Amino acid sequence: MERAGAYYLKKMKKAIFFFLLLAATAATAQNLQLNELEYFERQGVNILVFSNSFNGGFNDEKNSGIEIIHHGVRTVQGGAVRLNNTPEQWDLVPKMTSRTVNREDGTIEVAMRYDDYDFDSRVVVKAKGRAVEIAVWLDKPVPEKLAGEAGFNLEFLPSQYWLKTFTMDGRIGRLPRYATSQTTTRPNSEKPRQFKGFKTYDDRGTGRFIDPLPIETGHRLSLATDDPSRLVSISSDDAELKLYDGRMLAQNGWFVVRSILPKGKTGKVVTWTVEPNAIPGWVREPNIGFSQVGYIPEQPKVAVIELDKADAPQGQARLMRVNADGTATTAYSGDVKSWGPYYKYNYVKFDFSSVTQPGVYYIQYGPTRTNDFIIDDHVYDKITDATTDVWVPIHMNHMYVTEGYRTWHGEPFKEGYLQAPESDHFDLHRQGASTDTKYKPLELIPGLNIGGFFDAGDFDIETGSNINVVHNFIRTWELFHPQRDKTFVSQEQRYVDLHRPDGVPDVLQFIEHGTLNLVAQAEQIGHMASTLSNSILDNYHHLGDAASITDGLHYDPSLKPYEVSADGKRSGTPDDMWAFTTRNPSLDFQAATMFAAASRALTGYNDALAARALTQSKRLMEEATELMSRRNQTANQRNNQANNMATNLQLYGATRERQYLDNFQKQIWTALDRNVSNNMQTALDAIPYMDEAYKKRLRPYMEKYEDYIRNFDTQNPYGVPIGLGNWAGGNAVLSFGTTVCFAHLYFPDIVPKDEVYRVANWLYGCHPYHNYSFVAVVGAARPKQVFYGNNRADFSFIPGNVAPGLLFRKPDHFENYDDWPFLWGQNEGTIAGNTQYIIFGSALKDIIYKK
Ligand SMILES: [Ca+2]
Ligand SMILES: [Ca+2]
Ligand SMILES: [Ca+2]
Repeated sequence: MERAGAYYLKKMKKAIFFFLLLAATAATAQNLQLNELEYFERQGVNILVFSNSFNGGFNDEKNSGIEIIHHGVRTVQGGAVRLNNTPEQWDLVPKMTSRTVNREDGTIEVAMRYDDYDFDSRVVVKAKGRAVEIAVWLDKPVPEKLAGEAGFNLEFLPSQYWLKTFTMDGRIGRLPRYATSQTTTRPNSEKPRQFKGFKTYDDRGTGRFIDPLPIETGHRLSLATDDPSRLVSISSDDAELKLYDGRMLAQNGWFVVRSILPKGKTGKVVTWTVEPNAIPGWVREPNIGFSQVGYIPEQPKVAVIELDKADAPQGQARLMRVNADGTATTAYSGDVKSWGPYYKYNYVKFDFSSVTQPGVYYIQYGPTRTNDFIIDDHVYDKITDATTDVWVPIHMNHMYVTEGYRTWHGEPFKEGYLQAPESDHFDLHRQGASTDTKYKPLELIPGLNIGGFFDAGDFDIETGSNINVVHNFIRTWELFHPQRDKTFVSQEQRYVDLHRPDGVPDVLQFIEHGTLNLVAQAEQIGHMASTLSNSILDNYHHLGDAASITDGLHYDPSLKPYEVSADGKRSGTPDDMWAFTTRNPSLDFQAATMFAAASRALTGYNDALAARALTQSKRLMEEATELMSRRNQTANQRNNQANNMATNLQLYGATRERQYLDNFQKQIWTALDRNVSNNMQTALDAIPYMDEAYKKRLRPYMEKYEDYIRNFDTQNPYGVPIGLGNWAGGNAVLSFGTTVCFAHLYFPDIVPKDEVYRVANWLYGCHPYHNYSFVAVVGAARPKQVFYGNNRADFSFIPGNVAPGLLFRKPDHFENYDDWPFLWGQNEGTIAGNTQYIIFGSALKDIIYKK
């Protein structure tokens, strides 16, 4: 009965998909339609109109406006009225004031506004056959100040368009691989204002800014005439089209097509017809998700196959074993099972868990075959090595870092840090009116240029993140005792050499390095700085050697810019970094907790630093407690304090004072009653300090947590929490994975071992969009190739980095570019996230190798 039913079901599915396939073939000949999700669609082409607006935290994130997803890849974005030929990240972006979908007319209309210039405009997009008409409307003429500057722009992804041919009014050209087109300079007074009045450029005293000149101009433009999957034609009768290379000003710039809005006119002022080509009969290639690191023999092995909705699933797939002589034989052949639709694609699964023989394999699914991967007991051996041996030491600030023949960076910020003056700053930083220190604005705060870790793809020391980093290393040290020593660290020489053992476990040296900066903050400032960061925006987007961000000379305002004093120690260039010192007692409290733990970890290795950390811990804890009770607490702060179970636990771990454990006990059960998944990690962290009764009381919550884990199997095909935020959910996945590992360690009868592979699979390749490992990792057959590290301008990576992963673009698109590193929300790794990965990887290895 069961069999007959399954057979019938399979037949039905085949029939349905055959029908879908026919429908899809017909659709390719169809026109663009405004679909239910409010974008224009035909098979192979999605045109989104402000499904994503310019509202991210970091201005122009190259993720907004009119966007085109062309044969599965988001290759066009930024369609909007803009004020620059080639807008940079920190140029002004329009605020979307309304978005109207008019189904009767088949139009989407967006109103946008520049508050800085009291300038409003509207864009109306309408399907016309296989093209869309994009029209810009003005109710009032362009403001005088923006005449000749405001225009309609559309941006094309360089990595998908470079080296492709184009035509403009019949003239042929090729889009350049590297930025080499023409520029001019103009007086700074003509430059539209940038973010909060900051400047992204250093004019070297010329008073002029660089303005790119067009590569081509005309009325009929076809881009990628040699590539049907990327071919887009744009024409305009009423406006001149100009083609620019945005990389002339910024490495993360895109190719820009632009028409200047006419002066003094109202009504429909610019009209474009844009036709993205659709390849007849195109169906997206299946994306076969599997672990690029491979599998250990006993673990579940399930490939998740992502299919175009117009694709008919194969009935079966095969696991092929690669033999020593280079031939391949079928190791297993089995049914492909349907999971169903998730956002824009359809998902099926192929389970080959029954194959346990060590070897080299690949998956054959219809005509699609994967790259090979390994099944073996040792595939996870090296998953954290690149992160601990390479990524982390490269992010050590205030040190010269070298590896073999290569210098990663010289010693940065030798001139130290100045007291930040009041500033509503970039990178979400802020300095209040009072410095809360004994220093005057722009006075040197001595002793801060020591220790600490670069935040991420940028070079600031985020104090909160650095506190987390030290905590993460202490946890790693205390839980797993890693003796690994691959790095030479000399604080005396301010020198780090990769792959040179020096007799000291690296994790201890990382704890020391993080503590050195944080203790210096507490000692010199009196409390914790929120951040040590760039003073000028032009330094913030630095790509290159960290040591060359500043000139290494003390800023002396009595000298002229670029002038150096006779003794060679001071300069008139205001490039020194700033310390943002507005006092935040809860940050001090976090630091105090960390200092207590660091003091214990460092005792016996660096006793002097351990003693300094303990002194600051006691002082800050006392002062912070008093400040917090004295200050009028906001609801948020009260909430934070009520929620400080984790802090109490850390305090107990650090001091072994019973009161903290009692405080923790008072709160944990209510917290678990309120929300099991959010509080389980903290509950698990307490187990080493607790008795059997605690564990027993935790059991029913753990049963609920296991339900929570399994529930992900019905939420999405990948069985992990998938984030839909403007920064991909890598950290949430990692912390889920870490909690699952500890849940299994303490409650193996409730949370079986099979669960711990969920996050590993996701990280190492079993996820949407592509099947590359998100970790630039030793051991994976196909790790991602590009990351948003500080070497991103080289389209490269720093080994061991963990990408945030799948960035969701509304309404239904997941993406992770592997040819374009510059979108931080999908490709940046952070110091806190990557040290969390070390805990996850260590826990996973601990489980796997525990016999
Ligand atoms: Ca930062
Ligand atoms: Ca070492
Ligand atoms: Ca300087």
